[in-house]
Amino acid sequence: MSRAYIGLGSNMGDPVSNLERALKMIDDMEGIRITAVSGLYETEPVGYEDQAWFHNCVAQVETVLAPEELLHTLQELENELGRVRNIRWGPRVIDLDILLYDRLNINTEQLVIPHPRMAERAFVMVPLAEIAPEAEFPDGRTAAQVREVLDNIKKFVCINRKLW
Ligand code: A4P
Ligand code: MG
Repeated sequence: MSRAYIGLGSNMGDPVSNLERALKMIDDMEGIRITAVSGLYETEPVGYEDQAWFHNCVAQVETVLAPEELLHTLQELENELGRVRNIRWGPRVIDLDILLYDRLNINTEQLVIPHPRMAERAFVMVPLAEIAPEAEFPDGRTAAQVREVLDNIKKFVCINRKLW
């Protein structure tokens, strides 16, 4: 059994219900079980700024799926939820990224773990450190340590609503 962290984001349609549906579908999936979910955060778009604010959260899962299998499962789920890929970093119904998978370093054409931009992104690191401050990157840094040095947390709202 492996432990992984999944970053969820949405800024189209009804983002809160998109996140709730995605969480339920992940937990219902054979071979994946959700063990913790962060609070819900409303966050300023990063990368491509001319779009609505995102809703983000992070889920901790236990899984028997190998990293590539987990990726494919999450991609199928994105498609089921109506994800259409057009603008890179652009608006999306749902985005499911594998952030960490045990302490593995993976670097293939399809899959990069840890997720390449996660350490600079408050919308990932704040919810991750909330549920798993001790979660380790392959180099041994903890989520709490990486979050601590982020300086872009200002455009950020934690919404008082339970997703899970
Ligand atoms: N891929 C490689 N590694 C991974 C991984 N660890 N997890 C590949 C998931 N996918 C991974 O992803 C493109 C390709 O990345 C996939 O085919 C997969 O093989 P995608 O989801 O199709 O496209 P994308 O999401 O537009 O690109 P990407 O690179 O995932 O974008 P990001 O970096 O996730 O950025 N601002 C706020 N506030 N909140 C957000 O959630 N999200 C983005 C998306 C930009 N700005 C945001 C947010
Ligand atoms: Mg993505």
